[in-house]
Amino acid sequence: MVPFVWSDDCLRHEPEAEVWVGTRTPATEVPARAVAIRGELVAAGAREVAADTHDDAALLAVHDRALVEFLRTAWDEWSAASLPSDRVVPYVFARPELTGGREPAAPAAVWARPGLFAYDTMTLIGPGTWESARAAVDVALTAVDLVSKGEPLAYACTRPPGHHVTRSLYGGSCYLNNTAIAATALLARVGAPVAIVDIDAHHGNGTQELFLGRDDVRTVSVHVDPGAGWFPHFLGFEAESDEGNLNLPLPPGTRDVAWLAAVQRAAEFVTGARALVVALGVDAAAGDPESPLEVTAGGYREAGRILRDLGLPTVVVQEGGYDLATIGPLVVETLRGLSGA
Ligand code: SP5
Ligand code: ZN
Repeated sequence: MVPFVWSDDCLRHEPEAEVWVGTRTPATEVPARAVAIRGELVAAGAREVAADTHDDAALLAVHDRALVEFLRTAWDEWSAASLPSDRVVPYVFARPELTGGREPAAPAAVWARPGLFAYDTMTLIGPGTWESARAAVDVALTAVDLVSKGEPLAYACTRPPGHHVTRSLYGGSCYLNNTAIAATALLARVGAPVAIVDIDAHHGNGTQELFLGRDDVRTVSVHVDPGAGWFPHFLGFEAESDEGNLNLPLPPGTRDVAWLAAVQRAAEFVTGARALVVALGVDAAAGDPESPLEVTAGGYREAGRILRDLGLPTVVVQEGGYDLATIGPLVVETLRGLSGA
C-alpha cells in the first residue's frame, strides 16, 4: 500500500461550530475525520510517514502574506479582546465594491479584521486552527517530497482541507490551499505542466482562481452543480472553463456511471501533464451529509483506476468527506484504485 503522510498537529483545529444562515450549527469538519482515515489506512497496511517541517516559501508562493499573517495571529488577538464568541468569526465584509476598489483600511477593531480575509461565516478560527492548517501544508509538502524522490504515489492526510481558499481569502472550512501548494511545489520539481484533478463534491473554487489563465498548472473539478443550490454557489459553472481549467458540474443524485464519465473527461483534460495532484474529497459518496451526489466506494476505487491510467507521479491531498463511518474506507478504496491494488 501507499505511503501516507501524517501529523498529529492536524488534530488541533477544533472548530466546534459553523455559523450557517446566522445560526451556530455543529461543525462537520472535525478532528475525528482524520483519525478515522488514519485508522483505516493502518488497517489496510499503509505505511505512515511523519510530516517534515518546511519553511514558508511554498506557502507564500500561493498565498498573500497578509492572509498568512492574519491566520497566524487571529486567535491570539481575538482571545485577548474578550469578545462574546469563542471562535473568530467575521461580521462585516470588506468587499471591493464597498471601497470602490481601493485598498480597505486596516481596521482598528480586532473583531472587524476577519472581514478582510473570510468570505463566509462557516469557517471559524480557534486555538489550534493555525497550527493544524500549517501542519497540513507540511503534510502535503512531505508527500510532494516522497514523490519527488521516486515514490509513484503518496497520500497526504491533510486537515483542515484547502481547496476553497484563494490567494487572499479563506472559507469553506479551509484556511490554506494544501492542494495548490502541493501543485506549486511539484511544478518546481518536475516542470510544467502539472495537473490538479479535484473530485471533492464541491467545486475547487480556490484552486481554480489561483491558476486561472496560467498554462503551467491545469485544473479540473468534478462537483455538484452550484446552479442546483450548492456551495460554493457563485462559482463552479461550466462557463468558467478555459484552455487550462475545466469545470464538470453534475446534478444532485448523480451516481457512479455519470460521475465516472466526468472523472474520465477530467483525466483526458490533463493528459500530457508531468505530475498529478488529486484533490480527494470523498464527500461525493452517497450518504455524505454535505453533498447530494451518490457515488459508491466501488466508484471511488474506479476513479482511482482511471487516474492511475494517466501514468503520472501522483500526490493525493485530502479535501472533504464528512461521514465518519465511511470516510476511511472511501479513502482506502480510492488509493487501492490509484495504486493498482
Ligand atoms: C472542503 C469541503 O468539502 N468544504 C465544503 C464546505 C461546504 N460547506 C457548505 C455548507 C452548507 C450548509 N451546510 C449545512 C450544515 C450546517 N452545519
Ligand atoms: Zn467538499
